[in-house]
Amino acid sequence: MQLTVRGVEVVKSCVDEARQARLVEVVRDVWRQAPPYAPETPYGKAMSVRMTSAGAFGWYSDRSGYRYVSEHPNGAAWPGIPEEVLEIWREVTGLERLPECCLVNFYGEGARMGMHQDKDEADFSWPVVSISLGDDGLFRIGNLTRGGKTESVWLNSGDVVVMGGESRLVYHGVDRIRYGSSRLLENGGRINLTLRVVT
Ligand code: MD3
Ligand code: FE
Repeated sequence: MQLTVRGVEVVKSCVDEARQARLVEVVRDVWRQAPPYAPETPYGKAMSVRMTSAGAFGWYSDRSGYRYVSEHPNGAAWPGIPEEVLEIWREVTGLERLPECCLVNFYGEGARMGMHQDKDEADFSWPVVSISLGDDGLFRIGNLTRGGKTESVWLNSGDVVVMGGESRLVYHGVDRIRYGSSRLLENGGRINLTLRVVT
């Protein structure tokens, strides 16, 4: 099933349960090689979402600002983007070009992400793809400038979101998760994989 909210394509139940379980395994492998951390915002506040990355570039934030970096804060190269994740990118975009960053977000109980634009990439003509795993997340979609009316949609485990064209630069965020709503992750929480072409 597919719906479009302000140009953002939401493919409900895109990933079946067997594949979701496989994706959780590959995420655990990424976490072993690149442990999740709570990035610090440029304002000096720790984010409630724990993050890490796979790919040539990882998304990073600290008091110097938001940027892509080639190494985990521990100095190691980021692990490669798992093939299972790249397959979903190919399926939903049909592109030859592959993403260079797979941001792995983990939302524990009470975690949220404020409204923002994804604009640290060089070329906004490439789409952004997001894969939701685990607990439901209330995703809010706004406008090309901050403020104004917004629309919200619950993202459930296995849903895939594609932001391309006009929607690529819309403000968006995650207001809250329904902690414990899914049984995919033993200890609850929500994983979101965000795939982006960076250069
Ligand atoms: C880009 N993550 O990491 S999915 C992010 O669920 C982020 O963890 C959220 O926003 C999450 O930057 C949302 C990715 C997403 C969703 C909608 C978008 C990226 C988008 C709409 C326009 C541009
Ligand atoms: Fe974002």
